[in-house]
Amino acid sequence: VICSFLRLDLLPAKNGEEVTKHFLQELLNILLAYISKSLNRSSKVLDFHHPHQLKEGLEGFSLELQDQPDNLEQLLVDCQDTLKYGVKTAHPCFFNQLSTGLDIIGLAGEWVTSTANTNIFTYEIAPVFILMEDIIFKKMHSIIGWSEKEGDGIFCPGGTMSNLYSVLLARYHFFPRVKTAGMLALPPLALLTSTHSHFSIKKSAAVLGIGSESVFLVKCDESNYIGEYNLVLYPQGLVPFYVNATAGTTVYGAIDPLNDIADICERFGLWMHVDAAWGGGLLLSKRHRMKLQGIDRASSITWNPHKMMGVPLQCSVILVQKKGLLQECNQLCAEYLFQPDKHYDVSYDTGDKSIQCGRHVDIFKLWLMWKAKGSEGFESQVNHCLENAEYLYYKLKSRKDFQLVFQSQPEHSNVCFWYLPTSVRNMPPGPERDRELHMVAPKIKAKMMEEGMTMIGYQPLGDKVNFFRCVFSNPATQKEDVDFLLDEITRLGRE
Ligand code: ABU
Repeated sequence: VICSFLRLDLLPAKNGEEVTKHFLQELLNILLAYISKSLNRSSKVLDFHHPHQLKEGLEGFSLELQDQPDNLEQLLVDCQDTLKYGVKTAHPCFFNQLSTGLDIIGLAGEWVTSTANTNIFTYEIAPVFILMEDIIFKKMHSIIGWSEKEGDGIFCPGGTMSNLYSVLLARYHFFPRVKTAGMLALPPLALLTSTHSHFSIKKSAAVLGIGSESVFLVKCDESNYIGEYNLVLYPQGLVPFYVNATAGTTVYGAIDPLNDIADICERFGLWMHVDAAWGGGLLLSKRHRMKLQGIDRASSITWNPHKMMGVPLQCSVILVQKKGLLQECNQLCAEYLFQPDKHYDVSYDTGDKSIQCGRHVDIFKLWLMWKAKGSEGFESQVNHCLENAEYLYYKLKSRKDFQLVFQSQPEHSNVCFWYLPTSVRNMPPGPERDRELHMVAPKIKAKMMEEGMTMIGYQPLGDKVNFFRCVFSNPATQKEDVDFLLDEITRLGRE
């Protein structure tokens, strides 16, 4: 019946409740079927098609837009096809990214958020969400170890933006005139970060007019840590003001020695940022939180609940130790939004802390998940993911056809390894073997995507040729999925 209806029959059309209800219920059925399929191990992670195939249209699924409206039935088919040709990131065998899984409470939170369809710049139009942000920030500050007098924060669209905020705030903290006078108020600046840190530190320097060449990469030592003594080496004439320490590097999951870096930052009066986009979740585990010892000494911290905590994308925060700095640095007091003479406490109009105007509400799904799990639920989720990583690590250690990229047990849930086909296994170490080995992971990945039963990422790093990076953040993943991944790599890599 729905095929005879069009968008104009939905609410707010007069007597549109029935059609709206029917349409949304049908959509819910599609979503439920998709979720069940995503969690079914015998179903595919992806049904891969090349871009030109998808553009040309598949089995009636056309991306082209017409002048005439499609009926509701067609829109439901489009929703179904969109999911069908996408990637099931909730699948227990999706190991490709740091953000995986699908939390049903988080999903419900996202639906509620979209239904409320508000903007989180003022208390006036987002009263409940603004207070929830306040509550969550206090919770995160106390988990980090900041006192009640310290701490501020803002939700941002992703870790790169959170890191951008950290550079912006550090620069403003030392050179407040930059806000009004711009680059003329600045000496030539230098930022320090490790070779394994996220590219967003360089991007921030580029975006903020400091220049990516002003970012000095500190070499990591053999355990992939930022080297303590390298940290103070920067060219004469530049003014260092900012050090980024990473708690959970993107590829290796390595955690820099935060206390050592904090000592150096204190000694030289530098801003210490901790990019804990990936590692922040470990703070919720009594077993693993000591790995981030010293994080409380950071001036700012990036933490992405959409990674290890499994909150639906996206959900990222920048936390700032110094209260009021975000507001001072970014506020422009647009009078049409932030009228000072409103009849409520306008300190709750937090939008002027942001560099955005309109902001999506990212808080509710996190708040609802925290309600549903409690901190303990997050803790067991994090522990489960690290247990899976440990399981994979020991499996790989015991196999002759796999080689770990580094021998020590991973600190986070990243496990990096090469698959060694017989031909490579029989070659002596050297450039020729490296050339052969470099081609193995991309070849296996290509076949893996064509068949679609699992997905894992690969990359080269420094002097290491292409290797697989397996990451665990999906609570649905079990040891049997880890076994399946290794079986698949072996099967697809067979010559
Ligand atoms: N922002 C880093 C995300 C990288 C990844 O998911 O692999």
